[in-house]
Amino acid sequence: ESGGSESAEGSGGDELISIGFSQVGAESGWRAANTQSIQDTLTEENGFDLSFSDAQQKQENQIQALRSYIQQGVDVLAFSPVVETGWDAVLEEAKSAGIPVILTDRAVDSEDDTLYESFIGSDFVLEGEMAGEWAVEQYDGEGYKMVELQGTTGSAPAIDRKEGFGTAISGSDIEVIDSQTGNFTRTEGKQVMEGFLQKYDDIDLVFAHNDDMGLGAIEAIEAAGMTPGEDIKIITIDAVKDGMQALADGKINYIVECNPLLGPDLAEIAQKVVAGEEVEKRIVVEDLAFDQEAAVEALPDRQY
Ligand code: GYE
Repeated sequence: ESGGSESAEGSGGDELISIGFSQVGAESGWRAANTQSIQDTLTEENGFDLSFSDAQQKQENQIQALRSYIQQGVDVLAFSPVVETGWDAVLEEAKSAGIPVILTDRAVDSEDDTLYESFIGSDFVLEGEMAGEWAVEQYDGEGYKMVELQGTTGSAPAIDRKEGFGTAISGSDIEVIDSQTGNFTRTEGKQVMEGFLQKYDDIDLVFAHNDDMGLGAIEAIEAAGMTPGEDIKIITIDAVKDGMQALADGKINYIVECNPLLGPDLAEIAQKVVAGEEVEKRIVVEDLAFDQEAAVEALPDRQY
């Protein structure tokens, strides 16, 4: 076996597992918590030599990072693919080099599931459904007009959350009057919401694919002289601290959780893969959901 660790310090014993991780970016509170979980878990103490890079939400940067890790001959590659398509070539390269790949958080849409060992992350369709079901429970029959703030175009969570929510509200009288991407960021969420507020004067409900865009929408709604959570209801996904605070404050109405703490699962799967053990192809992370009351209760103990 070749190992990849070149640190010359007399590490008297076990060899570290070298792992190259290509992160999507730093677009949201969720992403910050996810990065921290990975960096806190894949430490030398735990037997890892982690190389980490931030792709700034650009697929070409991710591909470049993966190629350079392949060249370095890391033991394991891991990444959270910014979009679903376009990974086959680089995954084939990893396979030819004999380097196992673990997907975290977001899926690739490749037909060939031998291109990766395992995919760890939430069920985004289910998250969208949970959000949509609550919307129907609360608001069906009121003729609500809804706008949607979509995540990054072509990303698994944007595609799946849109689909799940759409399915859940399909039998109701909630009408989606517009839907645009806010790229999972607060700034773009705010900009897109400003545009919606200029275009429509009858918005009742916002579904934002993450908390950050919902928080941006809150700023836009307040700037337009309305009260978020009352004049315009808001449903989001993630349940990071800032989102939960806004929910507890009554500015958001409902949040479906998406757990970003994937470091421990990634560490375990990476160890197994390197040891040649069988791993599960799909590890689904369980998510909760919170209304305003539940947020007040949960907030003090939130880890992220
Ligand atoms: O919901 C959003 C982040 O891929 C699940 O990406 C993740 C999403 C998360 O930017 O806040």
